[in-house]
Amino acid sequence: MRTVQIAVTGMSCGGCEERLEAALSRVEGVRSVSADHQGGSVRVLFDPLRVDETELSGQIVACGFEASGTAEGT
Ligand SMILES: [Cu+2]
Repeated sequence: MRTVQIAVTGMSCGGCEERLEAALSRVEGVRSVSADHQGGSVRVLFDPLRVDETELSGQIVACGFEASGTAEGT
């Protein structure tokens, strides 16, 4: 399992957080998701053998937000 923090632009309220969390949770290999619209980021715990950051970023963009970078989480 691996955790990343992805910078997300465009979330403006708790509804955005929920929408993004729901979308990422549906991705195969994602274990848990926590979005923060105030901090402008989402933290994702996932199985690196089944999904990667590129796919996660693609999902974020598909939700209408912008994914602008990832950092290794703890
Ligand atoms: Cu919103």
